[in-house]
Amino acid sequence: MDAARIFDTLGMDRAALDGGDWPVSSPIDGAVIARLTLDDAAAVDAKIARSVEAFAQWRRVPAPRRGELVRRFGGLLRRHKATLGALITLEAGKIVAEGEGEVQEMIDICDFAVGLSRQLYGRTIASERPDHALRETWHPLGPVGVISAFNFPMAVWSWNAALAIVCGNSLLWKPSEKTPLCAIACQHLFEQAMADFDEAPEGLSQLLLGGREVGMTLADDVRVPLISATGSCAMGRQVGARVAQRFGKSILELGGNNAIIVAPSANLDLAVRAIVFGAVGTAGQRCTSTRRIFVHQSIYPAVVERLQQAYAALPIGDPREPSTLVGPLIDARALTQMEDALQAAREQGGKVVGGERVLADRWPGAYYVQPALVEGGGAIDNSVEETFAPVLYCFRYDALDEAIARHNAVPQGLSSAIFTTDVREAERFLAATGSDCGIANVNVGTSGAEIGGAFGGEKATGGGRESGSDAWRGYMRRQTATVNYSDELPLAQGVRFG
Ligand code: UN1
Repeated sequence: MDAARIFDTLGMDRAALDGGDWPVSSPIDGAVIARLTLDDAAAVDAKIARSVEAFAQWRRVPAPRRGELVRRFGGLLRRHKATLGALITLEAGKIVAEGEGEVQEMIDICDFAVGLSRQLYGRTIASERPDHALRETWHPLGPVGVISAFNFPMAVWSWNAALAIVCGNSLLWKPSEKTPLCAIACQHLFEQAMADFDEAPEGLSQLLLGGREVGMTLADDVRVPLISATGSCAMGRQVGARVAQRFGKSILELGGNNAIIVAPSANLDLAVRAIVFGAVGTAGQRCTSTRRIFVHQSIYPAVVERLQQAYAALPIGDPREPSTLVGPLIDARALTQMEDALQAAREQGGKVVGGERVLADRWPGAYYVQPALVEGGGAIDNSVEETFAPVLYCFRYDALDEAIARHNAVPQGLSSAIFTTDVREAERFLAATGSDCGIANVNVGTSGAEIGGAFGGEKATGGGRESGSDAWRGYMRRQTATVNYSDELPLAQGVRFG
């Protein structure tokens, strides 16, 4: 399906695809699929002001009613799952199964948020003073700025949006300039959900289309109390510092450098499948992609041989074909970064299998690659950087403690996994002295997390948590209230004053 057909199917005006000077291209073949108009500084300022007004109304709507709006939005996502998936495929290059899987994550978080809208629980706390009540209430926060990346062009926004909306906030979304059509489609469906929902104020959710400067404007604006940003560590370092400068809150979901440890007792069928999905799924462009493996030396040759066989048989090509497993990289820059990483590995004595550009004759303007395996040499030196491409560094280990130490010896701390059938090894990996990541799995790969858990990581990954569990608290302000229902004024800590 082309962009015009997708817009038609979603009930959108296809004229919106043309008229601007910002070209949007598909990574499938490099063709320009839209020309959009971006927001200038005045438009951004006006949208932030409107968001403040929308928030003032929305926070008064009871949370279960706010949940009802998210329920309606989730219904539209269900109805249009295949079309939205096709748009993700067209604009981000994901294979069909992963495009639709991304929409399923959105549906799941909507369901979660609807339930949550009746469970924004605070605590009551025992007061030390007689006839006093002490409690904690969670209140809406304000306009929430969401900055998202190309690789999950819809779902990352939805994790933030579904929670932020039931928490009583308004939304400002600055999507990646590489995937604005996905954002426009989501915005359209959200507005449809709002259309016959009287309590929803105009401007409750707004899009800010633009480049880096728009994100930085959001980061600097004191009217936006929370910025949730997903992207590179370099981006997060800037956004986080600027938000902190004005005492705003931020949720940072930055780079990963995720590894899998394969222990001697592992079920190798499971391990190899998980490694391949983690390393080459989404062409290695997930923040949870598997970038390193540590394999016990007793099984290292067998595992690497099986990986090489699996890699040699990977169907690479048009992501719209149902048989394709590896689609294109997002753009030429991604290819250059992959080539640079592989060149650095070779210079350090590493052995590289794969990594070549493929299908360039058929699509000179698109960037498909044979996923790469890197073995040996000084590969460890350059594997500390996240390269957003299908490059897997393979290491061997002798002792589990050593593997865990090397596993943790990178700046990032997002996702991690161990494959083992030995409960002692599994527990050591999950212990306080084990993996230092926000996500640690046993016999489950590094990518493809469910929405029910809190999602995010430590260290240079930014420390933020999105999605399930109690991540919603990041989207609200906590108020501690002490109520005195006595006729005395006892002071805390037994202080006497006058
Ligand atoms: C991302 O790449 O930014 O766990 C998010 C996963 C997906 C989310 C990835 N549920 O791989």
